[in-house]
Amino acid sequence: MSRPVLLQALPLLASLEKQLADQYEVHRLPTAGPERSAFLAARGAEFDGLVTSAAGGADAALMAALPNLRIVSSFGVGLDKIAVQEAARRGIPVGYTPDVLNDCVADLGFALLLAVARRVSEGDRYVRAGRWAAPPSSPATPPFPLGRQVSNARLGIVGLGRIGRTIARRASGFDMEVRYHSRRPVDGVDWLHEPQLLQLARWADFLVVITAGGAETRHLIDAAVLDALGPQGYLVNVSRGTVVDEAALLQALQEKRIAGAGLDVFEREPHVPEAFFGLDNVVLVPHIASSTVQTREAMGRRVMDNLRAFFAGQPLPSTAPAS
Ligand code: NAP
Ligand code: 8YV
Repeated sequence: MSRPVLLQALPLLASLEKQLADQYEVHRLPTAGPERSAFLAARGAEFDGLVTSAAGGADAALMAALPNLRIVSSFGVGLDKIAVQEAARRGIPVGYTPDVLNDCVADLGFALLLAVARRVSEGDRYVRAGRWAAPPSSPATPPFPLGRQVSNARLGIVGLGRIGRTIARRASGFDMEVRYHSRRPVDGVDWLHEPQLLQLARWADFLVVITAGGAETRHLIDAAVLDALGPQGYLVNVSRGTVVDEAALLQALQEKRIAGAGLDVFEREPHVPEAFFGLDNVVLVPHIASSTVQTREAMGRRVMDNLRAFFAGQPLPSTAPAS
């Protein structure tokens, strides 16, 4: 029997690529430009399935070029780059990888929070530059500045979904008081729901952003929210770069209108405005919240499980909501 034919939209984890190639007929989508358009025009009708990622996505134009598409399986939980409504309109299920990455994304949220509050990256630069060992009287070596205590501080979480709740649980180990903002209160949790984001920002010492991305949350964290967080407050973003007004954040950091920020995600990845690079009050990492061997392997398994279930005529273990 012939194997289902899959289109792979972008490079994926090596072990996942191997499993895909073992079980399906897999073709790679050319990266961009005329070669890609010509490929889709000539061969778009051949594909039963599309394998992509949260970063690569699948927009309506790509789906339109695949008239016989029956399933999308995405490596990642974010749906902001996937035309889920268009898929639903065509009756195409979208598989994704929720839950298996909650722990690692929550861990990185805390890593960034601790790093910026306790000046970990700044301290690392200080030691590597030989400034710790330099003579204390030298103007090049002012004493290393004090950090901000994390234990017992107030943690505001923006978006108390699967990952937000995992972050909130981490906070109990630091004896932090937790409150959250989302459009609706979450049933069955003890943390206080704050319907006004500005109120949460005013109250919080640390504001961790972990909402969904997309048009509805674009620039939810704007200059007003940053000013409510204030000069003693820290922002951590592990959701999507689009949720934070990056220009407003940069200005707030430069003017010290907030104390600091820890950022995993950016508005125009992989491009990060160079003006961030000279600031000591920000910790920058390249969208690595789910990047551990264990979590990426688990995400790969879920991609395979979703495909396997679909081609066996069964419900997907993880079907993305259509809106
Ligand atoms: P989830 O369970 O669907 O949670 C999303 C949360 O966002 C919900 O609490 C939702 O609550 C809230 N939300 C949505 N729109 C909002 C709005 N306009 N204002 C306030 N809150 C809003 O998703 P998850 O699995 O926790 O993942 C969350 C996001 O994290 C993903 O969508 C993805 O973009 C990001 N992520 C990033 C990485 C990384 O590598 N940095 C890794 C994984 C995931 P309401 O609907 O009640 O508002
Ligand atoms: C990954 C993510 O970086 O799951 C998401 O939404 O942002 C991250 O886990 C992404 O899936 C890789 O494409």
